Amino acid sequence: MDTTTELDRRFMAACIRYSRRHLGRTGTNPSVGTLIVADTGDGPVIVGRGVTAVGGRPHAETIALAEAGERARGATAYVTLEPCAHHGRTPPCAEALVAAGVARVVAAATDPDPRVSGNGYRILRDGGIEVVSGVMADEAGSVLSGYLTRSARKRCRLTLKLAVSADGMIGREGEGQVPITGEVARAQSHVMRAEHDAILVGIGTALADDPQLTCRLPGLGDRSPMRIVLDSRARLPLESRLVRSIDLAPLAIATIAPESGNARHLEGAGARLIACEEHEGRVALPELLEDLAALGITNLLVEGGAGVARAFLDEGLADRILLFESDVRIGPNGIAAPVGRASLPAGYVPAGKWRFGADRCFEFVQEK
Ligand code: AOF
Ligand code: ZN
Repeated sequence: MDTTTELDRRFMAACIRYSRRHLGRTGTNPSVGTLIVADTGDGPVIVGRGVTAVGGRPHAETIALAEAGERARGATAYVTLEPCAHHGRTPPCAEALVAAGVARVVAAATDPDPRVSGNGYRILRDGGIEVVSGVMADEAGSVLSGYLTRSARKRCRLTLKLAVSADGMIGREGEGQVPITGEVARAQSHVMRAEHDAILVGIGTALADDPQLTCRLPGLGDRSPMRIVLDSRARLPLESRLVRSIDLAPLAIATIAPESGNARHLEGAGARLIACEEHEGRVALPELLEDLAALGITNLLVEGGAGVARAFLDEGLADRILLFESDVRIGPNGIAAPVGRASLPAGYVPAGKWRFGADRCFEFVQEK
C-alpha cells in the first residue's frame, strides 16, 4: 500500500535536488541524498541532511544521522537510493538507520548493486522500520542515471552536448571556436562539466579550437573533470592548451597508437594513455565506454565536434542529448550540426527544456 503523502513528495523532491550536489565528485559511488525529518510538534522539520561525500564515503545517511543525533528517533528518513546493506569502512546504512531509531524510510530508487538490491529494505523492515520505496524513482533516477547505466550495461553514461546556431550550424570551417551561445548558457555548460566525471572531444576539435576544457566558474574552479581526447593516432600537440593545463585537470588520450613517439611524449608530459581496441582504423567506441567505466568514469560529457557526435549517435551510444539553440547565424562555411531537434534519431524522448539568457536548451533521453 502506498502510504506517501504530498508532504513526502515535497521532501523527496528537496532530497533529490540536494543529491545533485556531489554529482561528478563521488567516483564510482552514486551521489545520494538523505533528509531526516522529525515532527517537533510544530510540524515536520529537517533535522539532518547528507549527500554522499566527495570521493564516495561517508555515505549520505551517515552524514545525515550524525547531524540529526537523538532527533532521528521516531523520524522519517528520505533517501534517493536504497540504503546500503554491505560492510564498507562503516557498518551498513540500513543498520545505522535502525540503530538510530528512525521510524519510517521513504526511498526513491532501488540499488542495483548485488550486495544491496533489496537487502537494504529487508534490514530496515526486520528492524521494525516502515519502508515505502519507489517514491519519485524516475526523478531520482535522472540524478543516479550514470550509476544505473554503469551497473546495468557496464559502461559509462554518455551525454552529448551541442550548441546549434539559428541556421543549424555548430561552427565555421577553419575558424576554431565561434561563439554560438551567450554568457548564461556558457556558464551553465561549465556547471554541466562539473557534474560529469570526464569531458571528451575529438582530435579534430582539439586541433581546430585548441580548447582547455576546464570548469571555469567562480567557486567551481576546483571541479574540472578529466579531459579525454579521442585521438586514434595520438596526434595531440604537446604545446596544446590541453597539455599545458595538465596541472589544472587530468588529461587522457584514447588511442590505438599508444606506442607511437608522440603518445610517449604525451605520457611523459603527464597525460594518461588509454590503449583502445581498433575498429576500422579508429577507436572502437562501445569498448571505449566500457574501458572508461572500468576506470571509474560514470558520467561522460561529449562536447564535440560534429564527427565524434555523429559517430556516437550512429552507434546508438548517446544516452542523453543536450541541444542548446541560439539566434546567432553562422552563414557561409558553416559546419552542419550532426543532429537537430527536427532530426533526432528514433528512440529519443524530451526530458526537459530551459532558457539560459537568449538561448534555449532542450534535453532528450534515449528510451530504454
Ligand atoms: C548508501 N548511501 O550515500 C551511497 C550508497 O564502496 P562503498 O562501500 O562506499 O560502497 C559503494 C556502494 O554503496 C555503491 O555501489 C552503492 O551500492 C552504495 N552507495 N549507498 O547507502 C550512499 N552512495
Ligand atoms: Zn551506505
